[in-house]
Amino acid sequence: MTIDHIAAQRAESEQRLEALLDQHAPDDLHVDEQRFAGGLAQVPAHFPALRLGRHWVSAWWLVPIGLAGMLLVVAVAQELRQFDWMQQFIARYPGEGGFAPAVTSGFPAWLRWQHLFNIILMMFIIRSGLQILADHPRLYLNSGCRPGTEWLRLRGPVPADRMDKNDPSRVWTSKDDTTSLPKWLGIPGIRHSIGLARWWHFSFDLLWLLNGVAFYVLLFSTDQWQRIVPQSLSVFPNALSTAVQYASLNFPIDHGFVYYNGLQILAYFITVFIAAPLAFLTGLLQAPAVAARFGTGRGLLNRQVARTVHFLVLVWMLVFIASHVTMVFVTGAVSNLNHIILGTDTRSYAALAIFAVTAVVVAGLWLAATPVTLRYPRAVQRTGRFLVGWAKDLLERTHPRATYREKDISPYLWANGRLPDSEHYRRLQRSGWADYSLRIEGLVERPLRLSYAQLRAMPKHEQITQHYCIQGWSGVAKWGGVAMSDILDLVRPLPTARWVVFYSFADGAEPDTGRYYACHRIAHMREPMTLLAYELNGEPLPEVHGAPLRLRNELELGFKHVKWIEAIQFVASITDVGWGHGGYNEDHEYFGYRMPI
Ligand SMILES: Nc1nc2c(c(=O)[nH]1)N[C@H]1C(S)=C(S)[C@@H](COP(=O)(O)O)O[C@H]1N2
Ligand SMILES: [Mo]
Repeated sequence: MTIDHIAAQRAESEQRLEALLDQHAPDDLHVDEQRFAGGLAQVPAHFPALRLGRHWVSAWWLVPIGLAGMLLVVAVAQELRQFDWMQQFIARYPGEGGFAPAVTSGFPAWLRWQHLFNIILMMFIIRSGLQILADHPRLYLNSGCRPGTEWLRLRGPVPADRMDKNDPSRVWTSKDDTTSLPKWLGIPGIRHSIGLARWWHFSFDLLWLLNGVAFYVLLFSTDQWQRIVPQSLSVFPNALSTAVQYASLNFPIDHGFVYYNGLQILAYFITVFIAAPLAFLTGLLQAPAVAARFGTGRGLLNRQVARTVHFLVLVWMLVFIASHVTMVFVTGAVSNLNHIILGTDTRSYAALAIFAVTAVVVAGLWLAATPVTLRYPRAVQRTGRFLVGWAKDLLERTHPRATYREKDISPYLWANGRLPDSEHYRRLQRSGWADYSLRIEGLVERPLRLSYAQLRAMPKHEQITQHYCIQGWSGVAKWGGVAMSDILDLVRPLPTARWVVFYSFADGAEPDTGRYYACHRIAHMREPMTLLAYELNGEPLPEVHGAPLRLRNELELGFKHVKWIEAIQFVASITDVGWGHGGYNEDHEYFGYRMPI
C-alpha cells in the first residue's frame, strides 16, 4: 500500500464523515421492521425459565404447581375449619370490623378517577417494561452479568463458541441477544425496540408517580388512609383468619364500602406503600448517573439486584392485579363495581354498563399502542423527551466519582455494536496505530491531530468503573487513557462550543446510514472521569471494545461511549449533526440524547 493510497483512503473516510454533517432525515419516518437495528432477525422471547443449580426449568410449571397448590390449600382450609380451635380463632379474629375504623366517605370521586388512571398507566408501564426486559432477556444478581450466571432468562444460553474476544466479528453482542415480544404484549413488540419502549415506560412512570403522590396526599388529608394502613398488630391474626375463610371457600362478610378485612389491608398496604416506592427506587438504582455518584455499582444495591427486585415488584403487581380482579368478580361484582365506579353502596346496573364501555376503551388503547408507535416513532420520541427530558437533564448534572476495586472487575464484559469494516481502519490497525491520528476540530481555538504516540505520551488516567448498557447489562472494568479535560486544555474550545461530537470509524447498525456518532454536553468533558480510553484492564484496548480509542463518560449509558473513535468535533448545537437528534441511536433507534438513566 502506497502513501498515496493511504492518503486517498483517509480522504474518502473524511468525506464520509463530512457527509454526516449534511444528512437529511426523511420527513415521513416509520419503523421499518426489516431494516430496523440492522435487520436483526426477530427472535421471540420464551416464557421465563428459572435456573435451579445447573438446570433450567420453564416457569410454565408454576401454573400446574400453583393450581395443585390452590386445591391443596382449599382442602386443608376446609378441614381446619372443622376444628373447634379454628372456629374460636375465627370468632376471636373475624378478619373484619372492630380492629379497623370505619371510613365514612365511601369511595370519593378523586379515588375512583385515580383508580382508573392507575389501570391505564400501569398497563403501559408493564408492557413497555417487559419490552425493556426482552432487550437483555436475562436477570442476574452479580454486577458483571457473566453469561451462565443469570437466574432467569427468556432465551437459550449464549452460544459458548461466541464468547471469544479474540474473534471480534464472531463475538456474541448484546444486540445479538435481544428478543422480541408479541406486538399485543410488548410496546412496540419488535426486536431491540428498547428506545421506543423506554419513552413509554418513563413517560408513564412520571404520570404514575404524579398520580401516586396525589393519591398519598388525598389519602392522608381524608379518612381514606384508614382503609389500607394497619393500626395495630391485630391485623396479622385477622389477615390469617381472612385467608383461612377465603381458602375454605366460605368467605367473610364483605363490608368493603366502609372498611377492609385483614387480608385486604395487608395486600393494599404492601402494594401502595412498599411495592410502588420500591419500583421507583430500583428504577433509579439502574441509572449510571446515580451509581457513578453514589458508588452503588457494587454490593447489594448494584444494578442487577435492582433489576431483579424491579422484576419481582412486577410479579407482585401481576399477582395483585389478578387476585384483585378475581375477588371483585367473585365477591359480588355488581356491588363492588357500584362502589368503585359510582361511589355508591347500591346495586345499580349502570355501573356494569359503564364498566363495559370503559373496558372496551381501555382495550382499544391497549391495541393501538404498538401500531401507533411503529407508525409515528418520532412523535413518541419527541413526546417522551418533552415529558421526561427535564428530569434526565437534572440527573445529568450529578458529578461522577465512584470507583471500584481491582477485585470488583468483571470476569466477562459484554460487547456491543457493529465493528468497523473499512479497509482504512484495518490498515491503521495493522500499523499498530502508528498511522492513526485523532482529529479534533470545530469550534476550538486550536484544531489538532494527535497521533497514537502523542496520546499515549499525555498524562495517563486509570479508573475502575461500571459500564451500564441501555439494554440492562453492566460490568466493572479498569479503563486507562487520556482525560478529556486535558484535550480541552490543548484545543481550547470557543465559548460558542456547547456540544462535543465523537465520530467512530464504524458505521451504525443499519446498512448505508452512515457513521456511528454521539454528542455529549461540553460540561461533561471537564469531569475528571471522562476519558479517551486506550487500555482495558491494563491491556491495550481490544478491537471489540473500541481500539484504538473509546470514550468513557461515566454519567451516561453505554451507547454514548463511542468506540473506535476517528474524530472529535466541537459544535454549538446538535441539530446540525447527523439527523439532529444527538447521535446515531437517537436518529435511527429513537433513543434520547440525554441518557444518565
Ligand atoms: N462505534 C460504536 N460505538 C459503540 C457502539 C456501536 O454500536 N458503535 N455501541 C455502544 C453500546 S450500545 C455499548 S453498550 C458500548 C459497549 O461497549 P463494550 O462493547 O466495550 O462493552 O459501546 C458503545 N459504543
Ligand atoms: Mo448499549
